[in-house]
Amino acid sequence: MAKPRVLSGIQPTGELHLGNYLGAIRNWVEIQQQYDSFLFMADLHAITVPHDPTKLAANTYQVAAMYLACGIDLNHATIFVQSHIPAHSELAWLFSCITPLNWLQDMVQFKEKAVKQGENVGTGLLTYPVLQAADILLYEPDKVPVGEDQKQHLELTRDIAARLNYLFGKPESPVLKLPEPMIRAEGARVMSLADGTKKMSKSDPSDLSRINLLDPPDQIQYKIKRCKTDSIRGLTFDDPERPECNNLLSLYMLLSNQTKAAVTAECQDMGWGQFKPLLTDTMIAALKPIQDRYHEIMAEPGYLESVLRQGREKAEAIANPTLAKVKAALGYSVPV
Ligand code: AQP
Repeated sequence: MAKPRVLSGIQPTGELHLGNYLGAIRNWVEIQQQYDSFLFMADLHAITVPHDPTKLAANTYQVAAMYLACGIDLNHATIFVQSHIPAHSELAWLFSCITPLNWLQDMVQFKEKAVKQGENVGTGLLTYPVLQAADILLYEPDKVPVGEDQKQHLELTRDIAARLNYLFGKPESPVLKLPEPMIRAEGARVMSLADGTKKMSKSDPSDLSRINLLDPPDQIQYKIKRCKTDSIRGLTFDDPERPECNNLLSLYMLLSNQTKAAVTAECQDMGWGQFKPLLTDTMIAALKPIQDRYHEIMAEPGYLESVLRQGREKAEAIANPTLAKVKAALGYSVPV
């Protein structure tokens, strides 16, 4: 029997960090044996915010190499570049014509990011969730692993599919399959090293706010030494008054693969002077094999190119028939 399919992606908007790893890639690795995984680099989404064209292609390759370095196994997963598959853009256009404008204006992420961009906000930022719906629905996945922040966009994806099925399908033979969200009970939300209430992010102007997966040991040591803490002795999880403490303890727990109870017992009487070197060493040790593997992959560009070529072929074999199905339902002629 075919394995159920999952689909997920990351935007190549900069260096990947611990948030991307613990919140996304590591989970993909954990579930990959049970699913047929389609993992892509969302380079079309990457230009919804101002971007540097001289870096886009290199960043896209680096994210692909990082997926592999973190343990994505090509026996279970297909890795591809979003812009290599024209069906994504084409389906997004078709969807945008059946998506009411007010559905998009209600998206929380649009409202938040639009404020940051002021008057220069691009149309792409508003229509981004329509492209995301196309990304997902093209592959007819059973499940879509998403963080809490993306739940609203997945609901929109389901709404767009349901609307298209209602307008152009028959109840007994829907055009598109509705995917289910896969939200982990205990989601890792990694917070900024400079502010425990803000998410760690590639676009934060301060590099000291995040640990990049490729940071060398001395950089990690420096960033942990400088990161925000508090002056309370003893370390505890889940104290709303101590968001930085919760974040750093959670990082230690996740990177040392221990339970919360074990970390609580180990760290409850520690001060920062004792805990920070422990966290630093754990982080360096956890990232070393990923970094070594990454550099091996990047030293062999032919290999990565062949992975992405095969990925494109496998992805297109699924995406193109879905697009054809939607176009037929909308009444388009087939080119002769
Ligand atoms: N801090 C985080 N904690 C947990 N998960 C996170 N993810 C990102 N940051 C954290 C997860 O990584 C995946 C891909 O994210 P993305 O690059 O497509 O977009 P993002 O969520 O907007 O990531 P960034 O780093 O914050 O990028 P910028 O700054 O470019 O917007 C998603 O699964 C996300 O949940």
